[in-house]
Amino acid sequence: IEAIYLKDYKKPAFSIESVNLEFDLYEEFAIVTNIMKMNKVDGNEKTLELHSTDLELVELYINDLKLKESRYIISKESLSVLNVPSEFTLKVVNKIYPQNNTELEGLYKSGSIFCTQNEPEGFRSITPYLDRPDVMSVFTTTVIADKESYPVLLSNGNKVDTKDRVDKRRSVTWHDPHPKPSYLFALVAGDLGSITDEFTTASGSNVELNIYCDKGNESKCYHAMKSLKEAMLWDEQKYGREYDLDIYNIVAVDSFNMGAMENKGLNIFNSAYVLADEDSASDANFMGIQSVIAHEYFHNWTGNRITCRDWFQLTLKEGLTVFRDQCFSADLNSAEVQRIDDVKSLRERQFVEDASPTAHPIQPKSYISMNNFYTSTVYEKGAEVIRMIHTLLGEENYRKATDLYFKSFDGQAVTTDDFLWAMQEASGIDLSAFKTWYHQSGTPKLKVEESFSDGVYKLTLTQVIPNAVDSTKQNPYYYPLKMGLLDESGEEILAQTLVVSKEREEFIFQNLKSKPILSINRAFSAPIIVEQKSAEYAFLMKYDSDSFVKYESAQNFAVETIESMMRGQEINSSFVEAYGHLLDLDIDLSYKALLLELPSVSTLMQRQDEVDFEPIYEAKEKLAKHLAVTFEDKVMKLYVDNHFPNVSAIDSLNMGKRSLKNRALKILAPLETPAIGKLTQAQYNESLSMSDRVVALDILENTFSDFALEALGDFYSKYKDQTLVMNKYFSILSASHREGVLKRVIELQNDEVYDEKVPNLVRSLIGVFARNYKYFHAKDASGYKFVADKIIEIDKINPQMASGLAGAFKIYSRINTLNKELMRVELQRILNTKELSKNSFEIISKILK
Ligand code: B3K
Ligand code: ZN
Repeated sequence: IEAIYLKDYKKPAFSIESVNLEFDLYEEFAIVTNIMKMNKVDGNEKTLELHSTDLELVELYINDLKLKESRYIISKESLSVLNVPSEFTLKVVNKIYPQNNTELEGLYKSGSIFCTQNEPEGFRSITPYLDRPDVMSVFTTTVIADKESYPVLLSNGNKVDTKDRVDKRRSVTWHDPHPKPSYLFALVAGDLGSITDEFTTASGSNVELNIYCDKGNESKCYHAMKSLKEAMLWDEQKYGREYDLDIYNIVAVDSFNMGAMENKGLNIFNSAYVLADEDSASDANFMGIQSVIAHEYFHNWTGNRITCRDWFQLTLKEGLTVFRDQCFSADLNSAEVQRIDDVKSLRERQFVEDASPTAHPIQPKSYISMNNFYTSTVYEKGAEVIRMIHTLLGEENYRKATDLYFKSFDGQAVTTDDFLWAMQEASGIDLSAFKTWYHQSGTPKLKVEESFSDGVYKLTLTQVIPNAVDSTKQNPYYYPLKMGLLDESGEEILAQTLVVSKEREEFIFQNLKSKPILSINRAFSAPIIVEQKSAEYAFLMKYDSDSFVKYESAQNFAVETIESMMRGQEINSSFVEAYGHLLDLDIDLSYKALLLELPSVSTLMQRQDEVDFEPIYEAKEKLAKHLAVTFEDKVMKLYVDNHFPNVSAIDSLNMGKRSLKNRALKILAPLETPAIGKLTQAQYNESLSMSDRVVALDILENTFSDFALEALGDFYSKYKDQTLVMNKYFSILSASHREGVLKRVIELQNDEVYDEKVPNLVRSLIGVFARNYKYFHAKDASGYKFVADKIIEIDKINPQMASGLAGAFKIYSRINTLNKELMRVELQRILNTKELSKNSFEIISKILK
């Protein structure tokens, strides 16, 4: 198994002027006819080597001349055509079997729908091609299938022709005028329902918008449609970007490896990010749909019009597009809540990855399976990097710079350096020192020291840079650090953005009356870990004007309290007091719900030198119980005040009320009194909102097992026909802390709803179990054994899904010796499996190294 290196990049030797594809789809197989107009770019190259996976060739022609077998070579991964002229038409006819494709890459079937997933390298399993993003071409695609079973036939671009043939087959032709790489090619065939709308762009063109889904689900597509129109408008207003085709199609399918795919003019979505109504979707689902619909739409400019030169540049399109969707969500909803949610997700996923043996820069240097690099590092840390550029440039310069980027590189496949050039060129700000963010891995730390005398406040900042995974030393970073100083009455003395650039530097603030209180890394302006001794948490929780630092202080204070309890100390009463003040705040309700949340197990775990979960749970549960007892009355009032009226509407006021009310219920649950049990049961039975029902069900399952069975039974019988809702059911049971979880998970695999070929179901049953710290890390190795078995089994069906599950073992290098040894045995067992996919091999071998 060989790795691919960024340093080995070479320009393609051929270009493809145009592609004509014809798909003849049948129940057992499909015939693909691919006609490419090709040109030699490098005159010395005699052989045309096309990417092609497991090719079953039917015929091959150059300029209408059928080629003899001596003119070409087929290997497992390529088709080489010998002695080609400098300009020619190549016609390849080959046979594929979408019905047998369980990897869900290339052309496959999701239920009865034919669909594709080609990023990064799926296209080569459909037809031989120069399957690399820097080869862009104009595609014309004809799809032919039985008219009755597959009346809807879609591909990229605009529809140019439809023919209903005498043999009961329908043929539809699509033409996409925008040159694109093969990873953006898409095809769909099925008997689909749909909803339609339209959008008029700023310059007056009309765009037809369609969302396709399984028949019967049409009524669940309206939120996605609304989100699409919001995204189209936002991109015009914020970035001056208009849509560029007559049609925008979205198709929802149930079997999909990730969230969605931005294929030009024909997005294909995991149905979890399209379908929603107030009875079946939670508030988080509605928000997720809004953001993923926008993300894929934004790719039309950042990804499709301007694409990546090679896959090492993935963050060029993903980091930027995540930053764009985060800003979109912040503009449409509560900006402070959005920022905290984004930081939470970064720290729970990306920080953990950055501290693991699979850590990599946002621009990796090598890979074995590119599919393993669609990571939170490339995406979310990549977005933080763009956010820092935005902060350094300021809104106005940033807009000038993105305008220049679009103008300079439209229609091209470029690099992150090209992007940085535009940022620098338009703003006049030198970003050369900033580039380290693209090439180094690990989360930088910043040590903060303060001193004060004679009216002079000195801030000494020392960067602590982790080594790379291969132990090489890395360099200091350059970043914006937003900060503020408060006087002792809580008034803000100053607010500014420092630029940190050296390993150690001092910042001096003069003419101060007394020692100021420091508010640092406001808005989380840099994705770093701040280490500060004796910070004024309670004070900042009360007075800081920055909503992020307020939140961060509450989190840090709780962390400090829990850690002192883990060392055997009593509960810190000043924390309890400060927590009590939070309950009284008159602020945005969702934000308040966030302030009241105790730090996650993951947060606490990341701070341990040798990870062990038991002490964390013990201390956290004890603190939670104490808070519940101390503030029962106040929290109950919070619950009651926000519980009514009983509505399911998803406007921000009602969503806010729900998140605060549900936070209150979670705070009260540790009381374990019959009264709280009844209250939770009533919420389950009476509430009209899925968010409320799921929270209640989770609390019943974990705390009031007497009531749980009835509610779970009710939930199952109501929703067993809606797979998307059943994902919630499986997740609650897999994440449970009750006795016997593993046994139940094993049994649930036989449930008629469960299907090992559907990624969403695997993620919610097995994937969630592998993140159930209590049972996955059980000291009898039962959790590890079970998940390892599943990885081995699923690897044969769908390698991407298997290597995703393997991610649960990333904590290996940092876990306590007992668990580490148990893990090692299982990891080794996976690695010894015959014919392990390169996806799983890459992850597991890195972890074990
Ligand atoms: N670009 C796709 C992800 C493709 C993942 C391939 N394993 C979706 C997105 O980021 O928008
Ligand atoms: Zn993306």
